[in-house]
Parts: sequence; C-alpha cells; structure tokens
Amino acid sequence: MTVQSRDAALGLDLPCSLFIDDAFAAAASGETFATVDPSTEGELGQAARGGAADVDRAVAAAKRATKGDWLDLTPAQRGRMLFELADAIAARKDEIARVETLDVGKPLRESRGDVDGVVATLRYNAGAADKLEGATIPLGRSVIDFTLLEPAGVTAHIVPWNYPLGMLARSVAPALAAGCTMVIKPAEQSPLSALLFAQCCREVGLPKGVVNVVTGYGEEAGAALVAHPDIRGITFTGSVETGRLVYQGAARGLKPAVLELGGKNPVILFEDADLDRAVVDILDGAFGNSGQVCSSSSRLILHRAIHDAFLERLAHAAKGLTVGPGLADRDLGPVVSAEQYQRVNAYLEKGLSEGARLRLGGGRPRDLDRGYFVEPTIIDRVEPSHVVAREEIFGPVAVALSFETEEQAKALANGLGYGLVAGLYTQDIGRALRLAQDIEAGSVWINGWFIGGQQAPTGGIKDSGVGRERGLPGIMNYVQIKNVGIRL
Ligand code: TXE
Repeated sequence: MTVQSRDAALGLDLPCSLFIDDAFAAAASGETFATVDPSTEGELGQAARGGAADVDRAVAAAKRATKGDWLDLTPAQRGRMLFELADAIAARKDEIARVETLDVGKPLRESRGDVDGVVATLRYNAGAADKLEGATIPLGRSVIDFTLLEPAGVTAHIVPWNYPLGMLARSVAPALAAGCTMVIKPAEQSPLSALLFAQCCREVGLPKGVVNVVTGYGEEAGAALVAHPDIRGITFTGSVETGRLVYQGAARGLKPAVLELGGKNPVILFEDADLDRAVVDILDGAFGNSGQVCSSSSRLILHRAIHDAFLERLAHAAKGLTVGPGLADRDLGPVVSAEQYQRVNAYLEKGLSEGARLRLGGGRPRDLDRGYFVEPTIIDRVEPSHVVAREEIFGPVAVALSFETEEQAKALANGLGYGLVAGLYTQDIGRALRLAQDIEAGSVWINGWFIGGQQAPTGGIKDSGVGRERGLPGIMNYVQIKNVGIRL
C-alpha cells in the first residue's frame, strides 16, 4: 500500500511511505505521522511511522543486498551508477528543491543550492569508487602482506532536518562508493526528500535492497536501527544529547559510529580585520538557512577597538534581509518546526533576562502572522557565562562578546565543550596560523566562512563529534581493512 500525499502547489504525487527492497510500502503498524510546512503551519502530508518491525525488514533487505548484484559490480561500474544517480537528481533539481523548501521552509534558492551540493557530492564519491587502494606491507622477503579494502556491510544513516538531502548524501554517497548497503532514517520533521532520493535510486536501477529508507521518529525507528545487530556502522548528525544516546547504543553493539553534533562556533575579529569581508561572510554564516547550520558563525568574539563599528555595519546589512515563506524565496525562511521556534524564542528571552542587549530583531516580522518566522537577530553585551553565549541556539541569532588580547580571544574560543568550526579575521599571518594551531575545532577558517566542499574533511572535536566526513577520509568510514599475509 502506498500513502499518497498530493500537494496542490507542487502537483506532486509522492509515495509517503517506507522504501524497502526496492518497493514503497506502509509501516507494519499502518501508522503515519504528519509532516508540516513551517511557512504555513499546515500539514503537507502523512508519512509512514516506521518502527522496529520495519527496521528489521529494511536491515534484512540491505543484508541480502550485500551478497547480490551489488557485490558483483566492479568498483568502476559502481562509480558509474553513482554518476547516473547524480544525473537523475540533477534532472529533478527543481522538483526536489521545492519539496525540500516546503518541508523545511528554507528559501528556494538555498534548496536549489543544496541539490547542487548533493549532485557534486555524489559525483565526487562516484569518481573515488575505483580509487580505493589497499597497501602492501613490508615484512621481509619471506612474506607477502597486503590489505584489502572491503565494504563495511550494512550501514545506518540517521539524518537531521536542517539539510535533509544534503546530510543524507554526505554519508550515503561515500557508503555507496565503498560498496555498502544501507538503511536511511530521515528526521521526522523532513521525511520527503529522502523518498525522492529513493525514487531516483530506483530510476537508475540501483540493485534491490542497496538503499532503504525508514521514515519515523528517532526514539522508534532511529533507536531500533542503532540497536540492530546486523548494522555494521552508524553515521549520525544531530544534537549532542541524542548523539550520546546513539554512541552508547553503538558501543553496546561494538559498532563504529561517526557523529557530527553541532557547534557554538567562534568567529574572532581582530582590530585589523577586513570588516567588509567579515560582514558579507557573517551575514550568510549567521542567518543563512535561518541559522540552522551546525557550522553557523553564531558566536562573534570582537576586539574592543572594532566591536561597535562592526556590529553597526552587520546590523545595517542584516536589517536589509527579507523574511518570508520558502517558496517566496526571500533571504530567510521560517525555522523548521513549532518546537524549534519555541526553542529559539526561549533562548532570546533567556539572553535578555541575563542582561544582554538586543541590537537587532528579536521577534517575528510584523507582516507574517503564520509560520515559524524569526527575524535576523543580533545580541550584544553578552558575557561568557550567559546561556546564549554557551549553547547552540540554531536560529537566526548571532551573539557578540568582546576581548582585548589574543590570549583572551583564544580562551573564549576554546572555553566551551563544542569544537566544530572556528574562524578568525586578521591581516597578521603569524597570529592567524598560531591560532589555527591553538584553537580547538575540527576546522579553522581564516578570513572567510563556509570554506570547503565535498573534498574537504569536516567534523568536530570535544562535544561536537567523533570522526570525519567528506573527502577521502569520509569514504574510509565505510571500508573494512582486511590484512592478508602469505608465507612464501
Ligand atoms: O535533534 P536530534 P533535534 C541540534 C540543534 C537543534 C537540536 C535539537 O541545536 O536545536 O539539535 O534538534 C534522530 N536514536 N541539531 O531534536 O534529536 C531524529 O529522528 C536514534 C544540530 O531535531 O538529535 C533525527 O533523525 N536516532 C544538528 C536525528 O536523530 C534518534 C542538526 C536528529 O535529531 C534518536 C539537527 C534516538 N534515540 C539538530 N532520537 C547539526 N549537527 O547540524 C532522535 N533521533
């Protein structure tokens, strides 16, 4: 049975169901849950509420697929399939972007950019599929020893809602390149684009059972996936709290896990910073995707000499940003859900009650009475002890702190449990490289923000996560190294 969701704005028939063993099907329980358009607060459709029984079926299908046609493909043929998958997604770019925008609220041009990123990620990993080489190990003339890089097996991909298809592709593409089979669990706020992805997999003839999608809630479908004994690797992107649960489950089953858990990313602006450059970057870094970005530039650490001048320029530029429904393609869409809207507003209240000062925004745009909209917001006079200076807000909110010496800036940057990305703006190359070494973060960006792409590894240290994704290290997450030794 297929549950149909017809959205008038799209004229789209989407099978809002599970995708298991190359077929769309309802959950075993027959239950569904609503997915909501955050721009209107209206229901877009009902998706299947997968549970443990569905996860069992999906993992069994993926396990069967490890032995079938997929295993018989040469790595080059596997790569070609991934190129075809990239082409199939590129061909449906507009449709996929509209679905993503409806489901999570982001402006259409951001969703289009996300689809471009997905296509690039698939192509990068497609090209790498036949370049995964083992090594020969020098053990002397009487032994030949070498390594085989084998697929890890059935992998689980637990995906967040801020870049539903982007985060899916970030781990699914390298897992496919390595020859794994998999079960994907999209976030309950944004199940739709994973189903379009499944349709594309089918269209290009990916062997049955290689890719499976189980939509549903984290505590149900997600937890069952983590606990399943036949899962041989887990990739999770989401909150620190849930990441700890997932890691505990992985430890119980002795499964490797890659976790990306967000950040409260410091941007240090020294007195010699190029402020024009920084305004452009931070505008995008703090307010793009309404700030719902793990690597957002959310914590501004400003030298006293430029603190006011910079905030004035940033506020002036941010004031010009427009807010509206995703399909209207303004600068900012709504945040993803009622829950996220409440969370962001609770942080704003907390910040003000602790003595910080609103420099810009802080509310809902006056012309929008429906939808989870938050204005671009800048909070000033924030102290390092304030909750808004310490916790990830995940909304269009930048907080500003001050410093006088490099040591103070470094202490502020390193002062939290998070360590995902950090940035600094200065003309002093010595200072920049000194801090690039000393700052505790998985990525350090100098005089720029969002530097990187599918080729550059990313990931966190400390509470921001375990392991690296993207680039060639990202593919190694899905490879098992087998050592073969021969006594001559
Ligand atoms: O995340 P969760 P939520 C941060 C951000 C946000 C906060 C809460 O600060 O405000 O997390 O968001 C699945 N076993 N980030 O509650 O719970 C869930 O279904 C297995 C940062 O949405 O971590 C979804 O698919 N899986 C982040 C995924 O985990 C479980 C992106 C993420 O949900 C599960 C998103 C369980 N017990 C939120 N419980 C980033 N790093 O970019 C939930 N899930």
